[in-house]
Amino acid sequence: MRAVDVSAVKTPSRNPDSEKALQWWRKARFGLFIHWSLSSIKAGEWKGEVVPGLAEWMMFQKKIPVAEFAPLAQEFNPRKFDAAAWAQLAVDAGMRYVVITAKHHEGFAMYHSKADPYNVVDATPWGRDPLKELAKECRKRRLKLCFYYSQDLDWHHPDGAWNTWDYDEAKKKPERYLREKVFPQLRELLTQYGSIGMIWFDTPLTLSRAQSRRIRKFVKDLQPQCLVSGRIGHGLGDYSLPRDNFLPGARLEGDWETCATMNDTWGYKRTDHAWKPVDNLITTLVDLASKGSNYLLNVGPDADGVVPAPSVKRLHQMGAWMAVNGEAIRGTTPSPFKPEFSWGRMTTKGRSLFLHFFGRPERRFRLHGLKTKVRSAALLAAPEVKFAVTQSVDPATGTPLLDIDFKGFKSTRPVTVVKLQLAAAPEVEERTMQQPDDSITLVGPQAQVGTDRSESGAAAKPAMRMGGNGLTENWANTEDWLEWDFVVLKPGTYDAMVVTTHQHLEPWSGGHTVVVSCAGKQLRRRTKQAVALPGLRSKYYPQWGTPCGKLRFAEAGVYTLRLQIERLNVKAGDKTLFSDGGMQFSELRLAPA
Ligand code: FHN
Repeated sequence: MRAVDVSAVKTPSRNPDSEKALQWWRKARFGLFIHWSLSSIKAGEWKGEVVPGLAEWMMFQKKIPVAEFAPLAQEFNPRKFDAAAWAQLAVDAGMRYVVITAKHHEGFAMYHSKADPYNVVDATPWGRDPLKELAKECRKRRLKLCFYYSQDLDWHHPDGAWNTWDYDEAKKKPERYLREKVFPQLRELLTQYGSIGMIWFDTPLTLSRAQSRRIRKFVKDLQPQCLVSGRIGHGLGDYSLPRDNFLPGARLEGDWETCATMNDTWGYKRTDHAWKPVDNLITTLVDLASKGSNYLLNVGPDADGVVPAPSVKRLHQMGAWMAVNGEAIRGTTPSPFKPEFSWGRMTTKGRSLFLHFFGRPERRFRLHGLKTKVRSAALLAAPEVKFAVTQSVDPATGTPLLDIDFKGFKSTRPVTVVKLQLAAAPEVEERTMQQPDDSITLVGPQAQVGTDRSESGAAAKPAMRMGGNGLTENWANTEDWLEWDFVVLKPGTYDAMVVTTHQHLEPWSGGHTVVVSCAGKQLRRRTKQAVALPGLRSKYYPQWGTPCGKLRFAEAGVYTLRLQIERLNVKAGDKTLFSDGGMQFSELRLAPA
């Protein structure tokens, strides 16, 4: 059975009226996603068989008729549901908002809906409204309550998208679905539960731009300060969402949120034990904050209303880290540098610069490119532990250098934060710098995008673009190129490697011959899945390295590198509903040979 990933969405443009509504959300940085609906009763198994893929997609995967699926409601009786415990769990983890499924694709309203009797109060023996209870508990704890709402896919309503096994596609009237279900239910959600932080729309697969625009307006008319997630479709959200579980490779422009699972599924699945280690979760939180993205981390409670123990344990552990280091996450702005560092990440708050170390730094730590004066450096967890700093300028390249003597450094697992107090907001060298481990990473978002194509003698616009999520989009031509200026501090010979990626459920498209032009040399290679690169990003977006050969930098200084496709290898089937079939370039790495 083909697995389905429907999280791809166009990058929203910035809506001018979003600014004020976004303020709390930008500060929050960390939120709890809750996927809870009828499918949690089946826990990923249907008629004794484990259904592959996402637990909450079981109805679609097995094409379960409404007549068989809907009666599950009569079994829904979550005796252990405790809204206070759920809200407190979010607070304990250091989160500031909660997004819960008010209606997922299976079409069941998890609240008391007058618009449709297929809801948790009218159709179950339990008869309670969990959203009402949660709203009260969130209010008590000053948590922003947000509702997930599947505005397009609905496998229960005859006019909802993607149930083709019960309903004839040709007879569907999407407008009737909007009129009968979506608008009335949105009105209920926005008028019965107090102030709502956001409606987290999802999977805009069949809606027209005009429909998405109407839905957005409907929300804003009822609650002007309620945010609309990026998956409203057609770039009409207040902020952007990359695909599920996507971790960008570099700092992003604008407002982003990555939603992610703790194991591999969103809804409760008894057999999914692929729990990510807590160190991985904390590092991801830091990674995302440093790139300007919120982290919406999911739990899938079971049919009794209990959040799985491994999730609770991890959230408490994250909370313990946040209790000490939350200052370096909440209310911060991203790293002033675009690329990642091999030693860790950075976040900023006014004149404070936080260095997040993923391990113990070198005793004599060096940072290239920070222009602002550093007044002091100390451990965030123990401000009395201060470090000596020296600032100078590299004579060969004019690059500012910061040296920190980490004598007395004490680690906090898995990320230790050092707070630098600066004389002003940080200013940095815009060009890519060589890292303390001598590597140089040229990331897509820092490249200049150009083309050799011309129209009536003038340079044309490149067809390829850097997608908002940091990957190239529509790179299926030989004329467009990426170019970087970067600073080499240590002359020598370097190995060049081109890194491409793809969503793990989709085929990798490659085999294009690329040309790397730099320092008077041209390296040509066919991209391959040659080296599987480990790292945070690789679980759902495998990183494939193609070694391209060696470049020699005879002296320290600024170099320019251009990357272009010389021969394309676009095969039938490379282009799917969710992939443009071109080269999904992520970065080019240079490492001392
Ligand atoms: O299809 C859904 C999926 O079940 C889950 O809700 C995720 C969360 O982002 N969104 C959709 C897929 O992207």
